[in-house]
Amino acid sequence: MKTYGIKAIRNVGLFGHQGVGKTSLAEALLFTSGAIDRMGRSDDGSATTDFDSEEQRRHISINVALAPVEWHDTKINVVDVPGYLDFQGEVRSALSVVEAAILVTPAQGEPEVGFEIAWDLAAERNLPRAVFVNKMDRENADYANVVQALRSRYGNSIAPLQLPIGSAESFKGVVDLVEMKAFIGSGKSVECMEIPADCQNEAQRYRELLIESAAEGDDELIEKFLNGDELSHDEIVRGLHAGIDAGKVVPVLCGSATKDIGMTDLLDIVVHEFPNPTEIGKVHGKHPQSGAEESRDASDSAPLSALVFKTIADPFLGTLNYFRVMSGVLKSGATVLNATRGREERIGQVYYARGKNQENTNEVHAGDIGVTAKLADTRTGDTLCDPARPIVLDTPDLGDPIFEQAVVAKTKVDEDKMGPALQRVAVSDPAFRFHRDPETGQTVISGAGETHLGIVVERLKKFGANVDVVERKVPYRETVTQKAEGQGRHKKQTGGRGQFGDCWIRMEPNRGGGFEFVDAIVGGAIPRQFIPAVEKGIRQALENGILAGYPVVDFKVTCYDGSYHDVDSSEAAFVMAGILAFNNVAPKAGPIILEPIMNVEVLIPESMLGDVMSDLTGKRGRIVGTDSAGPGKTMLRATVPQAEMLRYAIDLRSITRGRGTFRAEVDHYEEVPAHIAQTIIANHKKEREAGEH
Ligand SMILES: Nc1nc2c(ncn2[C@@H]2O[C@H](COP(=O)(O)OP(=O)(O)O)[C@@H](O)[C@H]2O)c(=O)[nH]1
Ligand SMILES: [Mg+2]
Repeated sequence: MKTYGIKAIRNVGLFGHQGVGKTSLAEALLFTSGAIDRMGRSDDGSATTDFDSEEQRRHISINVALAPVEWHDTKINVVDVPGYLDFQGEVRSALSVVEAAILVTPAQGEPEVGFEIAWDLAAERNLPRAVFVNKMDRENADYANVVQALRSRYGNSIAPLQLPIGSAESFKGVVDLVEMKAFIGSGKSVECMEIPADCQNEAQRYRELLIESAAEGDDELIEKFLNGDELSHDEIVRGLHAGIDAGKVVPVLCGSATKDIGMTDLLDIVVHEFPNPTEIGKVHGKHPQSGAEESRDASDSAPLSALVFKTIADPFLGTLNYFRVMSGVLKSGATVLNATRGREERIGQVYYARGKNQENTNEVHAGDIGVTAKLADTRTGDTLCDPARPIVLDTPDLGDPIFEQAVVAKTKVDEDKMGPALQRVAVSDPAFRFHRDPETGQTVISGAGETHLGIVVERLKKFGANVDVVERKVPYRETVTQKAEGQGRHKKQTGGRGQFGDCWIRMEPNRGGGFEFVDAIVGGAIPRQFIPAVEKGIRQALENGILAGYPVVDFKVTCYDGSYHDVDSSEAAFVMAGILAFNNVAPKAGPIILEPIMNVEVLIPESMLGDVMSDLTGKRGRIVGTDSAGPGKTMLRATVPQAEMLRYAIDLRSITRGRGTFRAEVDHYEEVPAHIAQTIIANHKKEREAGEH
């Protein structure tokens, strides 16, 4: 592939709900442009951009993937972005490396939530957008209906730039409303001709809407338009281009990806109407040390800055880093600074990627996208730059994982491999985290949802770690509610030297004060050197709980009396005495179980507030308040026991059909209601009995 100047590059992402045909569209564009000579299918895993084995097994896209298309001396880097809701991290990283988003939606029905989310994220970034209405060849295709739905949702920025010719089985081409020409036929055998007579009227009508939108992009043009003057072809193109750049005009296009209809005109439009990387303006970031604002010109002559937007760690392919050069040139063999991590990296060979295929190149220029292998310390979200001109590029917030499960290694061998495998998976997947919960002893994995974590488990397997997924345990705790006192006496006579330790303790609540041990021994009832042993015994015993095996917190122990034996007393004997004293006294001190309570913030469409609130109330939640959070959105704040939140990511998605998001973190502990405490105690008993057999 030849090297293109920055103005001859377009970086375009395909976004939208799962199953709308993004991967098929990337395939059709590759085929139409001659980059591939056979069209693969996402249904059987043969599509260029679905090359990961999990993608092929599940028939869904999981990773962003590249499909560079050369068209009329322009290179279009088509980025195929997964639509499944679990992979919103991919959506966010893809948005940071493209100059325009094509939002794909089918001609049947209204755009779904994957479309909405991508739209909102693109709009937040003020990214130029277009809508591609796909599957025009399928039954019930209704272009006008989709346009209407888009207009009622997003207003007059929605501007049809094409009309379909025919519909469902009769669909055969598109009318381009700028050129006022028809493009009929599929693949490369598309003919440009006069608009068929039966489409003329409709085309005229839609063209007027389009011209109005185009005029609004430019002051001079709007004046002309309002005066009733005709806009020339070039003026319309200019106005549209400016409107698209500013996000004020969102052109709507249509076609069929699998029938390969409408592709040539789509490519023409991307080349002529969509912005090139210089039109987005300067590249912004910060100095890694001083934090001062830095910026670079989007040009080859500026110092290098490149954003790594995807890292793939594969046991067979090794580590691959996909990067977008924002400024300067990234050359094979160069030494660059990973400014995010403060490390120098040596670049090996740089490539252009098309799906899993790589093509050598010696340099990747400003505005273009490339791949390199074998970087030691670089991963998604990092900035690579000229060591003499350090910059950390602004990167999108990828959001925090919201769904947790725990994993258990199947065998000892798996256990040894689990740690490194988790590390490897985390390197390539910024939406995935893991940690060991010191309270429950579980290895907790967190991600965007069940599908995401299911894929993580498959990847762990590839790295040699077979694991079972189990529900995350709630880190309950126990405490006491009243004063009690009693003795712990350890006496044993075995053969030679005996063991003797004896202490009296008082136990009382110490809410919020942690565990406290008070030495109130007077007159040497217990020799000085053995008093810490009593404390040690109590500390050991508290780990095993009173009621249900959970650590006991927030209580005070006063050791006020005891006795000893000149020969038989030892540290070990007083540790035992401490344990016995705890086990004797704690049950009398009104023990209760505490549960973690989370502060929860849920962001939802206003209309769903009632449903979300009643669900949370059913989860023993307390509503703290609501705030308006932008047009039509509400932020609901509540406190909810963690035990009820384990599957909230899934519940909220189903209640709000994917439109709600939330954040939750443990805030404090509260007493578990009695009926639930009984269940916890019964479960603990069952587990202990099972463990004894
Ligand atoms: N009839 C028809 N089916 C399509 C079209 N585009 C995609 N499909 C089918 O829709 C399904 C999902 O397509 P895919 O490209 O994987 O969607 P993605 O999830 O958006 O990447 C597959 O079964 C495709 O064959 C189209 O234009 N017409
Ligand atoms: Mg796909």
